[in-house]
Amino acid sequence: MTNRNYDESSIEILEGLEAVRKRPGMYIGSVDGRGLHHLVWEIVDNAIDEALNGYGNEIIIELNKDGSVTVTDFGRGMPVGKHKSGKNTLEVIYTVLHAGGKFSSEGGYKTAGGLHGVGASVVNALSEWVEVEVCREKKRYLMRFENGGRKCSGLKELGPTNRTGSKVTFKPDPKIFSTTVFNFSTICERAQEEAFLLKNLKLTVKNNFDNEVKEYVYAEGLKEFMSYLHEDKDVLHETVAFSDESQGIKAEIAFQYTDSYQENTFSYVNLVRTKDGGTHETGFKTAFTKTINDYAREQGILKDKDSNFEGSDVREGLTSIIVVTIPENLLQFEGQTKGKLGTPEAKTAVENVVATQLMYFLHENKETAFNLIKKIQRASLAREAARKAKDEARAGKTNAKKSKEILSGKLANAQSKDYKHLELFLVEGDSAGGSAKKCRDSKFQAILPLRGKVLNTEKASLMDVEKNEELNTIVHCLGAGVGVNFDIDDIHYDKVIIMTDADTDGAHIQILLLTFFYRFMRELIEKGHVYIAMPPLYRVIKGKDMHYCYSDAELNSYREDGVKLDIQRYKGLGEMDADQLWDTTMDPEKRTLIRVSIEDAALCERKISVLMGNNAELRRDWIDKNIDFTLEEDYKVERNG
Ligand code: 28G
Repeated sequence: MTNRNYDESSIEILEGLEAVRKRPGMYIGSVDGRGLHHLVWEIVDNAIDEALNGYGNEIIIELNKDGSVTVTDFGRGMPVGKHKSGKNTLEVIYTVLHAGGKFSSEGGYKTAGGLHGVGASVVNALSEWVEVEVCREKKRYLMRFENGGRKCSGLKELGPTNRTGSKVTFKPDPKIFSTTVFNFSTICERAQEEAFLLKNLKLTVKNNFDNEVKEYVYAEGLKEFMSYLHEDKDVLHETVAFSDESQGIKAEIAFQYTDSYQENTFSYVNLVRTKDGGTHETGFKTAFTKTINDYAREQGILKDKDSNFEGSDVREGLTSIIVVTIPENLLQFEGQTKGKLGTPEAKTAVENVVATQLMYFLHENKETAFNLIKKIQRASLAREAARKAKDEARAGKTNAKKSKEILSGKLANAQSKDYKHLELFLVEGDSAGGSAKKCRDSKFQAILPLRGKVLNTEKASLMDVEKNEELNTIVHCLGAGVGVNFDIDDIHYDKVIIMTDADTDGAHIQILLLTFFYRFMRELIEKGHVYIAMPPLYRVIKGKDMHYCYSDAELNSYREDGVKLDIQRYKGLGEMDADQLWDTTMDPEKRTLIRVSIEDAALCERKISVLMGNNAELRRDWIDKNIDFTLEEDYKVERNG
């Protein structure tokens, strides 16, 4: 290295950065909004690592008016002295692939867990410019890079300072990214999540467009995370939280039961969400069920003749947060999106921690323990009853004839029986339902009009659902059962399309239906069968042309200077005649459908619970503020379904 001349190694570095620019997807996943935000996480991760090593407890993220982002930490400041290559260390961190950021050599834990830990040089490669300011040893330094990581000059000394830390500003390159607009709330959500996971670390997010500032700092960590998730739910006890270490793996656990039927698990490995679970989740579940059963037997609640509670009984209404920290050399991720932990040691480690600490808690809190076990007992009885009902249904006691009866006069069925291509429209109101029945392609499109409001199923039991006419009709239409009996393989439709007016009431119906599907047929959403139809907002006549606009933005882009538009605003589906409805909203060749996906269960879960919970005011506020935003931001729009 040392006898190689400077130009040679510079060329190598530029080739490295060029490789990143040629195949950005390999390093940051994609060049859309998601990839764009990875740049922020990358830099923030480095700042967090420094804080985790014990240097600094505040990080500031700023979205600047010029489209750049600034991250500031109060750590030691990146090293600026000579690296063994002869360049200064800061330059090496920002220009050499895989050279910076992750300082596991200090024996610490990597935050990014190898998921997006690609290094600051990747951010540099994909930026129009980057400025790194370092304060250390009483001096302030600056280095600037332009055009995908080319340094503008050497490290500059800017004068004296008393503080220490690093400040990085970067502007993503619009030649690389399909969008370079950062989303303040996306960044806030991630910052808040990290603040929940890292007690006493303060994360500040500033939007310098309108000076909005959000600060996240939690002294109680997971307990506050739980309160946030359960903000609008009725909980059965105080959050239980404990942490311990086993086999060099740290596990931090929090759990709380609500009065709902929903089970929710949030797990993290080295600060990265593992949405597909893995060994740590398995360890938690195994030990949790076993400990509850052991305790129930020990206390004589379960008798010799009784069989054990099942995991699903034990977890009904349970929200748990499982956070593990694993040394880098043991990290192992699985699955296509690397969202699943594979490390076998994590299972036993979490089992050990949960078995010890949970048993300890149960003994120390007998009253709570007994109440929870009573609830588990009820869940177990209900499960057995449901199983019996299912067996009877299998034996043909609830049959096609009964379904037919329930559906008669309501459902306009499709002629084809080729389920893989059938569509079911759930339509708000009888009049729109009537138009839809008239204009549909009856070969493969079925119409079920919904009368009035749908039952709020946030807290409904399976029995409530079966007693509710509207929902029961939907269940029989889909033909795949409901709740524990739901079997996705039996569904009669490929697409279930919710078609409502584009107003607040319509939005509310959408949310109620989504809540129902989320709670009682979750796989229907997970497997991508649920869609929302997008009726147009305007019919616009410009000269001889007629055009439908689906948003205000589209309407504005259709305007032309000096040309008068004749604009008709559609308030509801009912204002369109059958032909218009077909043309704009139902024709597979022309329509726009939103496919509902559960991208972030934490968020979705909370949104649904705010929407559907007890607090009507929160709900109204939320609908007014968020419904448009939600549809565009959270659901992936797919043209032509
Ligand atoms: C503001 C946005 C992003 C960072 C540090 C601090 C050090 C460091 C960063 O070292 C790896 C380890 C030692 C050579 C370490 C400072 C030790 C002593 C650091 C950041 C390689 C780099 N003094 N702060 N990197 N060294 N903050 N914030 O990136 O051997 S990165």
